[in-house]
Amino acid sequence: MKARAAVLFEVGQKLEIRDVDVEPPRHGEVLIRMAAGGVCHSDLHVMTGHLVASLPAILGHEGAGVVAEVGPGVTSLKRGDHVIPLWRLSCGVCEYCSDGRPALCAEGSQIRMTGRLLDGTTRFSLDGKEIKHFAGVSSFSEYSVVPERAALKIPEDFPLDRAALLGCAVITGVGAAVNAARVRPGSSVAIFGAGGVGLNVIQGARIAGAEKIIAVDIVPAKLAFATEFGATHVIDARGADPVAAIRALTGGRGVDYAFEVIGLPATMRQAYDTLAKRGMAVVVGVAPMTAEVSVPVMSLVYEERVLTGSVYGSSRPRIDIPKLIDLYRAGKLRLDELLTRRYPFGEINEAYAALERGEVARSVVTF
Ligand code: COD
Ligand code: ZN
Repeated sequence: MKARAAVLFEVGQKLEIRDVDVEPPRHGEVLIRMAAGGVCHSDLHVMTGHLVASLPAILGHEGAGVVAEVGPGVTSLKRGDHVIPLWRLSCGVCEYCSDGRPALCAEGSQIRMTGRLLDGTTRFSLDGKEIKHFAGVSSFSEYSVVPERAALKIPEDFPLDRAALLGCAVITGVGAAVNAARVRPGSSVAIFGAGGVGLNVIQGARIAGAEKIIAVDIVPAKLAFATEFGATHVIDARGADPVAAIRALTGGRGVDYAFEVIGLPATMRQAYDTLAKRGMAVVVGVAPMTAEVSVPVMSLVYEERVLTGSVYGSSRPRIDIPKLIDLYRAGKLRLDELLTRRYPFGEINEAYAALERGEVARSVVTF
């Protein structure tokens, strides 16, 4: 079948909307008719070359849709089911899956690095040439094929545009706060980068009961969103040294948890520098392959600070996403406020331009 899809042919180019060929799902795979695709900065990082991906590829790793067809051997899903594709595939039986860390499963990195499904082939092609699957999801396509294990069924009365956000921004951000850092009630938190993912770290910290939530950004509109999502203090890093400002706001002590949600070594170091003794800095953003962060050994040892990272919210999506749905329904998780713009699929490059200009909290393209 044919599907309209946004293809990245080369780094530095814009996405091109093409009619690609989509093969039917093979054994253990499902075909999803995508309803919405989330506009995340990680895809933009691939377009600019900040992150590496196998190209040409159909981008998009955040989405939600309806199962249109199931391949042979599929038992857990049927046509018509509403699903969120999970961008970190997991096998369910390895050491990490068994330990409740599916995002660390080798299958996830295999699909992410090769751009091919598990049998080493792709279901997308254009003029007979293979087109890669980005992160095993490729939500910027009307139709996409994913492994059955990478599709999470959700209730049919849950709005699909907001469901899309759960698949990356929300689980990555909220999970960094509640799973990776395990933010404690009454604690102090600093968040560097109040974008689509950072706002979810903020609301995760709020839900976990943090008392002081300090957001740092360089765009005033993002700081206004941060307040709406639960930040108790905001710092515009263009006008102030955020490290000094956070120390001042905590009486010189520093914060219990700091999160870097931008993807720059300099802000990763800033996050570490704001920590109190025994504080933990969690890096969510990714810098180019060769980038490094150094920290003073003295503070690691004599202050017992921790520097760590978090992928996919260090989550167990099949347990955590249903909980996020419940939190939304209970009025505690802000998804309506997060989804500040919806673009028709054909305007996807404009959606990315608006993200670059810092205009949106999170946007989706709809099909
Ligand atoms: N100081 C403070 N804030 C800054 C600075 C700075 N020097 N530079 C940029 N910012 C702010 C921007 O104004 C913006 O508000 C925010 O940082 C970034 O937000 P968005 O909305 O552009 O980006 P997100 O939230 O969609 O994505 C952030 C990530 C950190 C996840 C992304 O950039 C990234 O590094 N992705 C790679 C990691 C990965 O693959 N994650 C899983 C999939 S998301
Ligand atoms: Zn993302």
